[in-house]
Amino acid sequence: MKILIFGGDGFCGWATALHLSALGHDIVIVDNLSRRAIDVELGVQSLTPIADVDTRLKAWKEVSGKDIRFVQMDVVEQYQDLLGLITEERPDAAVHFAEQRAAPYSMKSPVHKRYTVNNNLNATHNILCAIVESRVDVHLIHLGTMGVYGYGAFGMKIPEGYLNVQVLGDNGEVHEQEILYPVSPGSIYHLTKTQDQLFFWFYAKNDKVRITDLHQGIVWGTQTEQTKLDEKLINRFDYDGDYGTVLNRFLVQAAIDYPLTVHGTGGQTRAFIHIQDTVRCIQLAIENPPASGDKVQILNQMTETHRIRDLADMVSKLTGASVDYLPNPRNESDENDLHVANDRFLSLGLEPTTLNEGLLSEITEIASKYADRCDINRIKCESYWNEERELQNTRSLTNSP
Ligand code: NAD
Ligand code: USQ
Repeated sequence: MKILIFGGDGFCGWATALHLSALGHDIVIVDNLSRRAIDVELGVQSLTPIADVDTRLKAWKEVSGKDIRFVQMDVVEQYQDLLGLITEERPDAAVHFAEQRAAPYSMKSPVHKRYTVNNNLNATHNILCAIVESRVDVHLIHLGTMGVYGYGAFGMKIPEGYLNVQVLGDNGEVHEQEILYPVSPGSIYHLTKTQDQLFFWFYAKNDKVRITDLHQGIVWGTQTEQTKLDEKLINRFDYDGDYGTVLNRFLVQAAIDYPLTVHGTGGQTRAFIHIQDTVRCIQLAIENPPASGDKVQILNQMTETHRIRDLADMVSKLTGASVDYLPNPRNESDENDLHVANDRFLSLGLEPTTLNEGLLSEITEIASKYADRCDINRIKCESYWNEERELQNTRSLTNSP
């Protein structure tokens, strides 16, 4: 198949582009390199030494013999170019990663909130609008988030996107309805993903666009079979207070003897998936498209759930790291249970990589190996969800000995 990868220079996108290219698909990466620009804005760099795009693509050609093309394009600002690209390339599928994906970054300031809303909503809408205008029958696969559901449930497993409800009619009669699972976003970033869902709902209904929305958990790990083949192909690893996700942060903190930064009681339960499973899920989604006219196909892309303090204990046992319980900069529940249905991917043949198998190699092969590239001043989370959270943090600093 010919496949466009929007956001293909990012953490999930790069690994996906290589995986799909290795399978023999014709890949075009489309990216505006905004993620690299945000590194410069924040004064931080990936823990792993990522090569520039040209070097990456040349290295891939050398190790695999395969070409991946790169188009530098902002899908928000360059609608006509986007339309031209889809019309000329006539892709069978497009994978959409091209959004600002960090919750703390989205909550840093009004500028960051507005950028995240503008970028994410317009990226998604432009891609959908251009697919319809081009008249090309593209299967669009979008990377959504578990966070659209919030992280609680009503004593049930969170289903894959939809909920069957009964509505009482005016005369007391009962109507069965299938609705999108009620959303409960916890940050401006997560809010944009809940809004994306409505764009998909509308375009699937109105224009019969074939859409798969993958509600993904927190991705951990760094390397995949392909990114390991040459150091020039190495994948990004974020550890800073804005972009670093929790488990990857704990791994690097352990490697540099920094107490693990658990927010609050660490009672938050979240869903996780290894990057190797991410790329495999996207392959499975591409191979199993919905039909034209179907409702949006929604799959939960996660393999296990863990409480944050249990993750900290696990990393501490493996490395001897100490654990610090900090005032939570986020406005989120201190404790929650989380049960998630992921039957669709398992039935399609996904064989999950578990934390037990992967953690140790991640510590030795990545976190410890590149620990000297870590800037200790960039570890603290300094994005507060509201004034109350900021005050709590300042008070705790003033009271600390
Ligand atoms: P990333 O920031 O590493 O990659 C996103 C890429 O999109 C970057 O290369 C960026 O330059 C590009 N991009 C952003 N806006 C663009 C625009 N307007 N035009 C063109 N390119 C643009 O993020 P990631 O971790 O790879 O996440 C990819 C997707 O997966 C995101 O949509 C995110 O919401 C979702 N997701 C990520 C995780 C995770 O743990 N990393 C978990 C669940 C869902
Ligand atoms: N946390 C800590 N200590 C830290 C960092 C985070 O305790 O040093 C806690 C947070 O307070 C939160 C949890 O860990 O309760 C997860 O935080 P995270 O930064 O690892 O993940 P999150 O902000 O939810 O976002 C990440 C990705 C996002 C994706 C989402 C999937 O950045 O793109 O959508 O995971 S999910 O969480 O399932 O919604």
